[in-house]
Amino acid sequence: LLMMKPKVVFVLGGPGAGKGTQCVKIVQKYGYTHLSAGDLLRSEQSKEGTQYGELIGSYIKEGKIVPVEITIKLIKKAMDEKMAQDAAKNTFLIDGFPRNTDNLNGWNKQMNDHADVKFVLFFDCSNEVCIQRCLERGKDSGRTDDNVQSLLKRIQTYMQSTKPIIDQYEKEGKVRRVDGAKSVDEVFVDVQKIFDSEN
Ligand code: UP5
Ligand code: MG
Repeated sequence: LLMMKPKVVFVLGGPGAGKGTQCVKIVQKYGYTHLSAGDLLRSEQSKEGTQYGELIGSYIKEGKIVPVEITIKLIKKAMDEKMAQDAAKNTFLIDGFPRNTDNLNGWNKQMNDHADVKFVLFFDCSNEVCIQRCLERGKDSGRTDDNVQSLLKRIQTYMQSTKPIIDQYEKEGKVRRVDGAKSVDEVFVDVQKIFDSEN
């Protein structure tokens, strides 16, 4: 059985930059499948009898990046399940990954032969706006990391570990940058320009 190699867009940006919000809109208009690495980890964490539950929970609360073996296993499983349902569903938004060198190396080692990364969609947003949005959401999100203490750690991890990955992709000409500080609809106007010219 010959399967089309899946096409992947990585979606990156600071905590609260709007990755998830915009991915929902991209799915509606362009029919991609949205896989949020953070959502996959949170759902794995809440499963009964998983060996990784505690580890994932503590990493997320501390704003630290979970070892790539765990994350890739979840991403790959979700991709395989989707394509098994419908082989034509082979375009994916991978949201919130890769976040550090460990993530990038793990992807290159395990996934380079199995998926094509088309580009990196980067939501550029100041730390202040990011923190404010997550604190606001924290009033009812139930997320263990939407509090000031965790947010400062998430921002630090983003600056130290994730930004350099975006910079590296930028040098390869793979980054499509969007100003993430504008309103949701304004941001999506810019996002559509990118997807319309890529497709
Ligand atoms: N909002 C969105 N867009 C707005 C706009 N333009 N104007 C005004 N408000 C806007 O948005 C956040 C909030 O802002 C919402 O209330 C929204 O309504 C509003 P959202 O779209 O959810 O932003 P997003 O960028 O998705 O923020 P999120 O908090 O999900 O980003 P993170 O990257 O911090 O979280 P993620 O879930 O990806 O990861 C969480 C943790 O999981 C990480 O810290 C890490 O510990 C772990 N993780 C890994 O270890 N490995 C991975 O590969 C992935 C995650
Ligand atoms: Mg998100």
